[in-house]
Amino acid sequence: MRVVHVASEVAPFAQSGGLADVVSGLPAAQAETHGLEVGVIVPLYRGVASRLADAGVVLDPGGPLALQVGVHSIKASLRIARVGRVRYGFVDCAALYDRPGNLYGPGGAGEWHDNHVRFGALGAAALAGAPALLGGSLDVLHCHDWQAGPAAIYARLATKPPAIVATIHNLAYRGIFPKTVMDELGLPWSTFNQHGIEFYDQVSFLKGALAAADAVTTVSPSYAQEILTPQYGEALDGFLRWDVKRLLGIVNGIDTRSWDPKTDPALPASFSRDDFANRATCRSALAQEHGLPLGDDEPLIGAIARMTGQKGLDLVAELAPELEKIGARMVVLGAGEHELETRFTYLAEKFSQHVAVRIGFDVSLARRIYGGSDLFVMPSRFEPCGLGQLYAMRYGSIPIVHAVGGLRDTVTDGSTGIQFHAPTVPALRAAIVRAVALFRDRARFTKLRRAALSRDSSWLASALEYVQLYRSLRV
Ligand code: NHF
Repeated sequence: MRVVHVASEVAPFAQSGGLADVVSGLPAAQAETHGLEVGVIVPLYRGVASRLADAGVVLDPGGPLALQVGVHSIKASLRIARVGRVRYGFVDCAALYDRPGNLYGPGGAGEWHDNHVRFGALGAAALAGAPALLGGSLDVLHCHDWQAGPAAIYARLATKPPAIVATIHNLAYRGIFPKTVMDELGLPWSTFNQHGIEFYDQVSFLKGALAAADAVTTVSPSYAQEILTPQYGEALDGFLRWDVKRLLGIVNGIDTRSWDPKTDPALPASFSRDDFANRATCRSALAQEHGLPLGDDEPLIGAIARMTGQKGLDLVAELAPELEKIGARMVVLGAGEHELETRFTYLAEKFSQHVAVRIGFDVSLARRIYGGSDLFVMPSRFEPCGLGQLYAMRYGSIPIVHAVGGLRDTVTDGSTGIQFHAPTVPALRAAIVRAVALFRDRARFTKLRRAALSRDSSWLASALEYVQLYRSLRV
């Protein structure tokens, strides 16, 4: 079976969030353990080629792509790399992707004015390049998030389309553009209606993809239910209820080879679920690195997240002044909204003995936080799956999570972590107080830690679920 994943990010070459981890981990598991022919098609952004070279990955020429994307004639080419058993097709088009800033805009939350063309071209390139990448016609086109929407929409127009799967990693990002892009990108007006790409008289690339797909998945069973309600449905719940016939939630896995405390070079000491005495070294090194004095009965709490309303770090900020009273210390890593970044920087200055903050995206520090913290807090208001809690458990840090979406599905209260039931300061405070008491009960906490370290978060089971879905779609 030949499968191509289309996405705007893939770790570790082009990453702004968890999507990139999934787009590298899932295809690898499908190719390695299920024997599929798997490709991944992503843009060749600025810096990707040198990151590939640093990783020792060879980038071969894969032939020119003359793309007609609506009114735009675009000259691009495919560059092919092999990563393990997966073939990567990077779409090389300097005019669209070789730019400064981040993947989606010049910086901060700003977006490029031509993102519809950038991701329209990605879709056209994916369809044109897939056969060359995999050496034959496609059986399954798997599109991730709104940026891969045009791929699904264009594929649906083909005389013999492959099976199309669309995965929602976060419904809050719907890829909305003015309806002028219909003609500009050559999208068929027949789809501009409430059952198709139209969204309040505009265009939603994500909605277009969901309408074009044979099956829609999202990244946890609970989120698959939640998005059918007005509370979490981002004004698409009605459409999801009525127009999407096959919707299922498959929980994300993580790459347990790269994320292994036994071999992780980012950690100052290695440990495993069978022997985690060395974890104490990681803990004191983390506290020291951040200038936090740390007593034996004070847990070190980690928090790593994009600083956006979704992730609920504002609730964590509210509690920072109380940490001394609660008897815990905290390390926060993240970047995002300016207001939240400033607030955390202020808190770290004012409560420097209890709160340390690093603004940024730093995978190596993230690994040290997972491996050195005792508790890991995720108060997300909604969470499609969440990967932080999976990394935390894998590294023996006990997650404290708002029981929503994938957090609810992956953390078992009292066994591998702690759940709380409202994204509010009192509920979070109560959960942290409960966790601190647990931490001081050595025997119980060790049992919890062992259970967290033993949880199987690998891609094995979930990759199989996707493969079964593909099989069920093949004609
Ligand atoms: O895990 C990858 C990630 C999810 O919950 C996460 C999110 C974005 O919000 O599927 O995508």
